[in-house]
Amino acid sequence: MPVEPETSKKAREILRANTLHFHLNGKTWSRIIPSKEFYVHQWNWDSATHAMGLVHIDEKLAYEEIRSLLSGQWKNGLVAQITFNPNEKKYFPGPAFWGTESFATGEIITSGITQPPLLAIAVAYVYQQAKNRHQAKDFLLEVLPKVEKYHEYLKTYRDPEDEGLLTIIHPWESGTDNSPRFDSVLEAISLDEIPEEVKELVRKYRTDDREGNASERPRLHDYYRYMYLVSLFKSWEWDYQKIVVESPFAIKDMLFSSIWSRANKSLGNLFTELGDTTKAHKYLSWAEQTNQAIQKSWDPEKKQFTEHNVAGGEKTPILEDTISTLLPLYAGAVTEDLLPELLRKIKDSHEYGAAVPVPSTALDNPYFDPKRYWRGSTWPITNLFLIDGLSLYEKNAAARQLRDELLEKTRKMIQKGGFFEYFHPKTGEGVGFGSFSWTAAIYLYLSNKYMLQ
Ligand code: 2M8
Repeated sequence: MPVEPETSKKAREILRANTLHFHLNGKTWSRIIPSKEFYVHQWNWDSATHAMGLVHIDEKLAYEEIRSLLSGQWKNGLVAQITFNPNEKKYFPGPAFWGTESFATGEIITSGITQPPLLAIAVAYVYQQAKNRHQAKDFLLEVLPKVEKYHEYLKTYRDPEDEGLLTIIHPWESGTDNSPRFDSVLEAISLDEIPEEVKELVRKYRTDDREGNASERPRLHDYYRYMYLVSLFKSWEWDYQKIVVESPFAIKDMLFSSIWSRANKSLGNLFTELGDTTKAHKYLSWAEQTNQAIQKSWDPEKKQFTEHNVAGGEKTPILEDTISTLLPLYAGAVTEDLLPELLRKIKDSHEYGAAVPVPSTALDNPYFDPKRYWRGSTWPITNLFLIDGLSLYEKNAAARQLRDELLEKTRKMIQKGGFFEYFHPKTGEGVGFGSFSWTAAIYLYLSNKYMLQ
């Protein structure tokens, strides 16, 4: 048997150490938490990456991770950002702050928002990679109806205009919490209009700035607004028809929509394989609709895909240059004529061509900050999207070469920097919380998918 490389072995150990077991609703669930240092519940898109790594070391654990992620799915189809573990106090905002008890599945309580819909992509990948085909098919047939229900939820409540781009109603839904692309939208929520009790709650209960390094976390006024939005949605009893229209934060997000497109493609392809041409057509046409909408959002002057603030029924362009504008690559929505410009941006040392690429905000963006969370640091998950995105263009030699470079640099970043939450784009220093599950899982995923040792 070949010897397992040291970093892969460590990755496997981290995933094992971060696996918790719970007895809920009469069953034992196993769930991987992102990090024991702070993120002690189950997160939606983190879990999708966990499953994509786990399938290479233990197929059954990959199935369990997805099952657990779906265990708290709401009746309306929402698969939440967080599925809470009982008795965990370290993370704020825990279950007590969401007012979602009446949406719980028995004992399984979740938050009330979602995250980028990586789920279908993970399900398809796990299904394709699993060696025990019989079990893989059973797993697929078990989870597909739930994944479809989630996609119905997203289509109904996040694309009521039926235009292909999805609306996120909270920065946490983007997974890139304090990205500068949200600044102008959040600043329009005046701090004066936020009730004092919401601010008080943040000051009293916030834990991330104590468990982690405050100078690397979102700022106090960000948290006031994050919790103000939660308190509004809670007071509207999580009525999504109302939320999507009335939320003061509503963005047609490029990162979220690009993942949505690729997820529909994955779902469509699965149904093609299962011989259900009607469903295959449905999801493939949703993917196509999104890609066309992405293409229409290209700003020829700024040479950038443009996102829109749609709060209050307005449609205002957001022109911040962040990694979200590169994600159309992951959707396969970049036409041949635009591809060279995106490749140039990723390589340009003034834009995204950092020593340790790819920074979450362009280096020349005035708001670039290499350590403050999603304002400039390099993250394994967004590198995964760019690597898998560039793979769709691998017939183009420059795209293929860039993909290979990013792959090598991402693996080196983790080998050298350790299994941190994220990395300094100029020095490669590991930042945020340590022994981080998605860093471990993404390392395994990339190494196995691209057959690297
Ligand atoms: C971060 O987000 C959470 C809120 O969801 C937080 O800061 O409290 C983000 O990096 C997000 O993308 C990630 O899923 C989560 C857990 O790793 O942490």
